[in-house]
Amino acid sequence: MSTNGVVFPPELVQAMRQAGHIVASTGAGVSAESGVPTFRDAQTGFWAQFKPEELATPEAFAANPERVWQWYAVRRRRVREVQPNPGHLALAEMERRARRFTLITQNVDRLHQRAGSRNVVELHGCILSVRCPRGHHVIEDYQDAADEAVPRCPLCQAYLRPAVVWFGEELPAHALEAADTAARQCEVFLSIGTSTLVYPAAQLPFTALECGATVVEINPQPTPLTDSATYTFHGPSGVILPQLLKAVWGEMAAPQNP
Ligand code: BV8
Repeated sequence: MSTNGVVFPPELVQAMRQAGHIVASTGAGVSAESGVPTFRDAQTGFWAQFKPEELATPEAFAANPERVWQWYAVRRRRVREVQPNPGHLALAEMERRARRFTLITQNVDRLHQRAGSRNVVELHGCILSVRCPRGHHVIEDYQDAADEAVPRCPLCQAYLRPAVVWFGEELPAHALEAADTAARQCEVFLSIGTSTLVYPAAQLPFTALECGATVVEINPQPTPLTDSATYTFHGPSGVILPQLLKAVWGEMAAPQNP
């Protein structure tokens, strides 16, 4: 089925209309069209000399808390300046149209929630929150003061840290379990805007395939999933997702879960 651009196979349209449970799993590429750099994008300015995967580690924070704290402060400011894009909005609408819809994200920017998605599984935490490393204290929606020193926990004086999962850290058990269960149960699994390189998130589409789901990849570039996916659409999610939404549910389809 064509909607002024992408041609969606009728079998895919049918599978999504009939699905009891659809899962969408997103990576940094979904936020790229909002202006949030992906981990693959070259960093700019002062940060160009660092690799994200080297800064997003407990070791980097222990070695230079001010530098890592500043990197997150710059990213928090950026995330608050941008808006959800049509890809985020289409996923929020799919949640309203599908019988059951689970959105799993590796992203820490909360743009899915700002777009209206409600059932969101955040595998890697949220950049807008900070916490005591010993669990004494959490500040949701942290407001950075200009050029502040790294704040300390009021109870134990340890440096507060971003409430994200760093490389080498375990994912929240409840989030990983919910994501794995959804991948095993769903009829359709959409893998969107992810390089499919970071584990254990990267395992999810393969788990869905093993359990018989129709797996759809949306990404301008090939990834380790591309050869295994049932369908691959090479293009930006902000363009493809609204067209997929329209092809499956149209403009006038009555919501299935009001
Ligand atoms: C863990 C929060 C275990 C922080 C992040 C060797 C093999 C397998 C695994 C490992 C290994 N060595 C080490 C590991 C484990 C490691 C890992 O997977 N490393 C990789 C690099 C090999 N994983 C971990 O450490 C995880 N923890 O395994 O713990 C453990 C067990 C017991 C005890 C202790 C530990 C933790 C991983 C989480 C790290 N935190 N984020 C922060 O944000 O600062 S990861 C971070 O990077 C993101 O959250 C995201 O997950 C990842 C980047 O990946 P993507 O989202 O895919 O983004 P990326 O930039 O890579 O790609 C963007 C894609 O978008 C591209 O494909 C591009 O083509 C596409 N795109 C661009 N524009 C668009 C688009 N798509 C659509 N539309 C567009 N417009």
